Amino acid sequence: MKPLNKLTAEEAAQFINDGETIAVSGFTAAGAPKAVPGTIAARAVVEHAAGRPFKINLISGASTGPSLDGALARAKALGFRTPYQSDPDLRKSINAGETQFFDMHLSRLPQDVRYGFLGHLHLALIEASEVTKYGEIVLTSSVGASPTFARLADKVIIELNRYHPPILRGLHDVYEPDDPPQRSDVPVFKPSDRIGQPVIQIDPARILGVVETNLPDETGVFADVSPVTAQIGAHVAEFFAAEINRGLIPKSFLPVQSGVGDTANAVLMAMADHPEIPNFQMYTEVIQDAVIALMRKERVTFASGCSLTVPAPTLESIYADWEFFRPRLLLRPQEITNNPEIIRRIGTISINTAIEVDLSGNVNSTHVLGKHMMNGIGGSADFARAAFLSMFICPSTAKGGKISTIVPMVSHLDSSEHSVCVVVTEQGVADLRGKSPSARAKLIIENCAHPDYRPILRDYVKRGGNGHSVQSLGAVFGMHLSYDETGDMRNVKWANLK
Ligand code: 0RQ
Repeated sequence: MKPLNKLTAEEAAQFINDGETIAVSGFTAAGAPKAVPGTIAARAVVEHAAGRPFKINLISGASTGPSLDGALARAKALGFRTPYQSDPDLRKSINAGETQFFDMHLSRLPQDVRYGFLGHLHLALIEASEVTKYGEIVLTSSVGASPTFARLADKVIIELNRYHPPILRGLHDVYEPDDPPQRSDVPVFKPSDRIGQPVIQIDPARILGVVETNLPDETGVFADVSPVTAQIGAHVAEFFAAEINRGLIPKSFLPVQSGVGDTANAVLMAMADHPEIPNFQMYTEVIQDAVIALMRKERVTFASGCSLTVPAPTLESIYADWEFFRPRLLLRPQEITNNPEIIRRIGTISINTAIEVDLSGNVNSTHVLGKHMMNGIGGSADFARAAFLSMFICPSTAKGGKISTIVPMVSHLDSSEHSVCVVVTEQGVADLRGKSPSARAKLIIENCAHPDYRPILRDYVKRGGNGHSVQSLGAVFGMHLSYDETGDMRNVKWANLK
């Protein structure tokens, strides 16, 4: 068996041509390649200066870091992007129409690639902590869709990142379901079940070469808990404690999924502080800071996820305490972490963040004022639709109170009222289970809307008249239009609208 070819990042970039589809490892900034993308961006700049086109199509597990999405967007090198992003420069490029972005459920990405729905993969660029001449690849801080990318792309380039120690072998559970009509059950019955292999195995002849690096993940640090996020957390924890006391959630609790961001972090902290919530496990997508902090306190006893999205000092502390963390952590491909079959079977409680929620309980997770892409739907709807109980959380206002996150009708729909059980803001909790549209509207206004907006929303409902829904078609976007025209949703004048 021949040793694998060594490449510089610049040499690796020469294998990538205009119009090709490149698939990269990583899920969030965790495990995304960090050396080769910059050289692709530099190449794009040179090509553009010479008057030649150079844009690639980029597929990843989820978002990536600034040296990947950011660098390529700034170099105007991204023609197409899927399935998720969170980089400010890429966001600008998408909202300017320069990059075509396809927002999709993250659980579907690997199978959609296998089914050919996203076209042909020319190259997979995979970050590894180990690669052998036999074609065994040990991943780093995430799994994402790398097993599918590495297996299906014409060629593979490895970024061998020495920052991650060799102890990582055994952390990952690499498993790809068969495609229909052969697919059988995916045999995960509890978060800690292992069903696959610790490595991705490919034909080493398909590996073009190995680029050596020593670079930490580009994961940011979360903001401290604010009064608003603390209040949301307190309401969520109280709600779950009451559900246990009513016998609606088992006393042993159920596995938890929590979304990304500061609010999700604050909620986990509040749940762990509540004396009536028992120690719990996570069956989640992104394992972020709070999970690690709660593991140290033995409040979270196990976490199955797709990525370890934690700042570098936290990751280093995990590696330093590997004997403690190794039996408590497991990383899987996104089509398994986010698999609706498993989420429904094990009774996952899902907690995700909304941009806006409407009076029926529909949720917009992606588009600001109906037009501007924020990040993408991510895994939120994979979990919300299949969960034992799905909750959406958000502050009741944005932009200093000028925007209400509770609106008559969402300006873009990601999770429908049929997938949303409970809505929580810092104002309180609206339990929508088993409620008619008019009862839902009342609960959402009185329990979740900011006091400044309650009279405005009550007036809106009064206009609705008869019908099953409370909506008034000529006025549904009145608050959004008011923000567009006056910079404040509170200036809406319902009487001026039909
Ligand atoms: O903007 O940063 O300019 O101040 O949106 O809002 O309140 O800080 O909340 O960081 O938790 O993000 C839904 C975007 C929330 C995220 C979303 C503005 C607000 C602020 C951020 P600034 P917050 P968070 C699994 C789960 C979809 C994917 C998902 C998300 C910024 O949670 O992308 O759930 N979710 N994945 O001011 C105008 C509104 C607004 C608004 C908020 N109504 N109008 N601006 N903002 N509401 C993980 C994965 O899938 C990987």
